[in-house]
Amino acid sequence: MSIDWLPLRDVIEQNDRFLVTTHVRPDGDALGSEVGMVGLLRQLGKDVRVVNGSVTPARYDFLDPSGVLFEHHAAVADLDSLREGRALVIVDLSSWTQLGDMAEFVRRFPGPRVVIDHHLGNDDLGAVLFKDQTAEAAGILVMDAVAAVGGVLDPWIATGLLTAIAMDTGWFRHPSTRPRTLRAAAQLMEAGAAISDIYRQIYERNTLGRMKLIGETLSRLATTLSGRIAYATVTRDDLARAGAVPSDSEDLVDYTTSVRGVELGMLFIEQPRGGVRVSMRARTGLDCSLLARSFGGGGHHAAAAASLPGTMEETLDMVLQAARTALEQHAPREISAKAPR
Ligand SMILES: [Mn+2]
Repeated sequence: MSIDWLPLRDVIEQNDRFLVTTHVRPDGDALGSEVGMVGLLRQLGKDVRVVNGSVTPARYDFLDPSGVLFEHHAAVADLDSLREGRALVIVDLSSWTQLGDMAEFVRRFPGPRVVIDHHLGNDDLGAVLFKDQTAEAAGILVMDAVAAVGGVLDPWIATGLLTAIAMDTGWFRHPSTRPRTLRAAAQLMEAGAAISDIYRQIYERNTLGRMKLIGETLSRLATTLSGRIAYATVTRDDLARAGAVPSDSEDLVDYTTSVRGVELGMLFIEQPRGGVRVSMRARTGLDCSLLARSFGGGGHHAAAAASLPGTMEETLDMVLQAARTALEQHAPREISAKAPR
């Protein structure tokens, strides 16, 4: 990592009050990175609020034991006044669309802003960028920032950052995992992060609704292009029938690539406010962020997403067609023990 953190140190020195935010449908990396930044800023005596464009999924409530840290913008009575006299820290995103309902707030934010991120693509958010697209998680960048700015990894920060890194690497399974990832995890454990507790909090407190949704989704898993593409759909009716909530579909897409021979897995999720979100996972070197970007989305080589305005049927047709074309042009790279990233 070769990020120059001096400009971040300057922003921190020059401001006493901060607002931290992240992307809509926040995941473990988004929320864990926020915890890391909040912990760092509070150590330095700063006043910090966290306001997000989405409510926090229940599986992450262990990151916010008091239940008052992660605020949903719609529930913040003094949102307008939060623009005054603060600096803005945006973690784990580099695109306006990923800010969701917070985009307008950010556009009209008068103070200094910084972005700490690892996504491909670069919308101009008018921010000082601390960015490394090769990083396995935003959390590992925040960990670097904590050290660079003179913070200390306390147990809460370490819990947030280990959550961030574990979730974005699929618990150290994705090819983005490298020796330094495990060294970072070890350091975070030494600082007080209880890795087994974190896993249990996230994966062993499922609701019955989520489990039924997983079953429903898997029962409709299909393949196309001679088994090179696997996909499944989640409709609003499915959610209602299973007794699940929208955030219960987080990381369901990972099941699609667990089928032998699949190079591209996709999950199509009908959105509460209309339209369909497509999550993609690529194997064998295919860059699915290009496919996502052709539909206005983005992400990483191996994990990306896009939101489309049409019906489920239209979206399936259009995206599957584009995916087949993309894969037909892609010669799969042999998976070897030393596959470079
Ligand atoms: Mn991330």
